[in-house]
Parts: sequence; structure tokens; C-alpha cells
Amino acid sequence: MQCAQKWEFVENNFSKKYIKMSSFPIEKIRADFPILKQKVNGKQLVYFDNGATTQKPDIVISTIADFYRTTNSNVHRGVHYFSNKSTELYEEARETVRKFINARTSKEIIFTKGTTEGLNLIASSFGQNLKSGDEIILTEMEHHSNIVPWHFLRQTKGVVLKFVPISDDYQLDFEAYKKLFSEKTKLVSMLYVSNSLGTINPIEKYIDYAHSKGIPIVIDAAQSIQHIKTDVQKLDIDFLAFSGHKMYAETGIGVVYGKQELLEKLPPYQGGGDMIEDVWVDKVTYAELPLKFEAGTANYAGAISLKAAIDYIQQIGLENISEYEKMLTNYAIEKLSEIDGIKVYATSESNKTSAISFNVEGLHHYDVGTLLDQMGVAVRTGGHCTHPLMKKLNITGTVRSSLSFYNTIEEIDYFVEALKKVIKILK
Ligand code: C6P
Repeated sequence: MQCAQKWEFVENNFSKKYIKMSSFPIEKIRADFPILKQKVNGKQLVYFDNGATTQKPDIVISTIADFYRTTNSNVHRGVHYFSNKSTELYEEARETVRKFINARTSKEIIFTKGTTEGLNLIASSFGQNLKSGDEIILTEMEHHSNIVPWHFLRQTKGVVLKFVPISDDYQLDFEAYKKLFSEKTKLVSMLYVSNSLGTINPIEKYIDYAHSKGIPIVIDAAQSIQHIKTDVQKLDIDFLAFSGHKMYAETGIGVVYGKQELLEKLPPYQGGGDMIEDVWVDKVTYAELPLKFEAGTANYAGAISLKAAIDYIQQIGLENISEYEKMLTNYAIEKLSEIDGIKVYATSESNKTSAISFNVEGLHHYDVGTLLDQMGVAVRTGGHCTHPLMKKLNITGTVRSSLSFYNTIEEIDYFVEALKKVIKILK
């Protein structure tokens, strides 16, 4: 599915300014996602909750079903045909992930349940060598997955958490970040893209500055990996975590990337089968990377689905995807901003992915989301697991529409009209 990079100006009902990528095969892409044909409350589904999870293309669904129909066996355990075949597919998936993020070796790719488990793995393992007074730098934009595991270390070890503030334009304050470093700083952990605001953080300079102080950095890529090409070597990322289900694979599979030399130094996260070299009654030795961090039966079917999803994304091209999503996002922000009494947060055109958060003056986000659902539109409402950010913005939550490359201008038009009706009903 190759797309040319050309854009064609196409007039649509609402604006002549917006364009459709004539070569972007949107009809074909939509046909790949069976769920998009569903109706909700008698209305055609408009799925704008892709930040929570993405829908799955037929190729991912059939890869999982075919695997269970033809091959399923536990990996790294049996000598029999299907166990070897499953192991081969599982390790092929690891290699696909390695290439996708350009890690040096597949030893640096650890399969997890998702971003949350990945960040817990890093915090728990890295944290074992920390002591009272050691400092970790986070940001006010973090998802709870990148705050709570560090709070555990605050509670159990007396580790001090410091937060990079956000400024009035919903950007992280880089000057304030630099001032947070001290001789006690041990690690920085931050997100690439905010799930609540869609802001793309300029992680390059955050990484460079941390490294200039000799400090490693963890990047939460849960909301970036599906939108932005990520080269861990080029960015010089020390640790990275992301989830398969937010990038068109099944739930329960995720990845931690770590530089080999750093992972070698970290103690294992969980104990069990597959992560050991040998066990005696009075001692234990651990397996080599990456298995040292993969205790118990892995979600190998999930890893195989992740390979199918990455292959699918790459067929379309991540650059084509992000260009199309950018066009949708700018269009949606403009149409939303025309509605009276609406506040759209973080509207920057240059450093934003497709998550759009807003509130309507005098209305509760939950009520707006509930009525949108009655009209077939799926959005997320609430604090989006970013309570410190909501507190900073002095709100209890937002309505968030998060778009994907299978969404269309027509769906945005429908959503905006539905929202206008909701506002009329509620006001
Ligand atoms: N954000 C959202 O609707 P898991 O649940 O482990 O796959 O991902 C956790 C996570 C970590 N970091 C960021 C930036 C995230 O956005 C998420 C998940 C979803 O925004 C569910 S709360």
C-alpha cells in the first residue's frame, strides 16, 4: 500500500482551506478495520478514542486467529515442532521491533504487558540501587504510569521526586528543567507526547541535557510510537516503553527498550521460568538479556500480533500516517475553535499529535461525552490518568478526541455538528 507524498486541494463543505491527501488510500484503509462498520445507538460509529486504544486491522486479527489455529505452543520450552515454530515467530517479532526503533541488538528489546508494566519494570529494577535522598526528575505532564512507580520508591526508599513545570502555553519549561538537576539526580523519566494534550515534547534537548550531566533518561513513548518515527540510537535514548494496543496490535503486549550496557547492570524485575540460567536451593543465576527480564510464559501471541501491526503500519508509512493525521488534527481544531464557549487546550500546529482536549464553558466533560456517545461518537472524558496535570490546569478533566489515520474529514464534520447539538441540549 504505497502512498505518494502529494497533496491535492479539495473543497469540502466547511472550508476551502483544508486539503485531502488524494493519494492517501483512506477507503482501502477503512475497509481493513472491521469494527469501523459498526453502528452505535443506531448511528454510524465515529471512533475518536484512539489515545485510549486503537482498533485492529483484519491482518492483525487474522494473524492472531491463524496462530492459535495452526501453531500455538509455549515458547523457549519444548523440543517439539510447534514449540520451536512459536519460538521462531516470537523472536522474529522481537527482531521486527528492533528494526522499527533501530535498536542495536534484539537483546535490547524486552516484551512486557504494556507501557505501565514497562515503566514499573524500569522503576522497580533501577530503584533497587537507589537510596534515601536520591532524586528522580519527572514532568507535570506525566501519565500516572510514569508517576506512581516512582512514588513507590519515594515511599519505600525516601527517593525525592522533582517535576518539570508546564508553562501557560502547555509546553514543558526547559529552563526550569535544567535547574532541577543536582548532584543527587539519578534519572530523568518523561513522556514524548502528552496523552491529555497531544503536545510533542522536544525530547532531543531533554536527553542531551541529561547526558551532559551524566544522567540516563527514560522515555514514555505510549502516545508517540504510533505517530512519530523513533530511532533510539539517533535520539540516544537510554530506556523507552510503549504499548502494542495503542499501535493496532492486541492488548497485553508492550515493549521496553534499554541500552544493553544499562540493562546488563540492572537486577531482574520478576522471578520465575525463562529468566534464570540455573537455580539451586541456596542460589540462583540469571539468563542473558533479554530473557532476564521476561519471567513466566510470555504473551507470545501478542508479540506476533505486534509484528503484524508494525508490518501494516510500515506498508502505509509512518510519515504518510502522521501527515494525514496532522491534516485531520488541524482541521478539527479549527472547526472546534469556531464553536462559542469552547476552550481547546494546546492547539500548537507545529508540535502536536492528534489528541485534542477541550471543555465547553458551563458543561461537564462527562455529560458532553455521554451525549456524544448517543450520537455514535466515541471520545474519552475525565482526567486521562494525568491528575497532576489536571490540578495544574485547575480543571477536573476534559473531553478528548484522539484521531487515527482511519478517521476522516467527514467524521470530524459529523462530530462537530453532533457537539453543537449536545451543547444546545445541555445549555
Ligand atoms: N493512556 C489514555 O487514554 P498502558 O495502559 O499500559 O497501555 O499505557 C499507559 C500509558 C502510559 N503513558 C501514557 C502517556 C499513556 O497515554 C498511557 C495510556 C491511555 O490516555 C489510557 S489511560
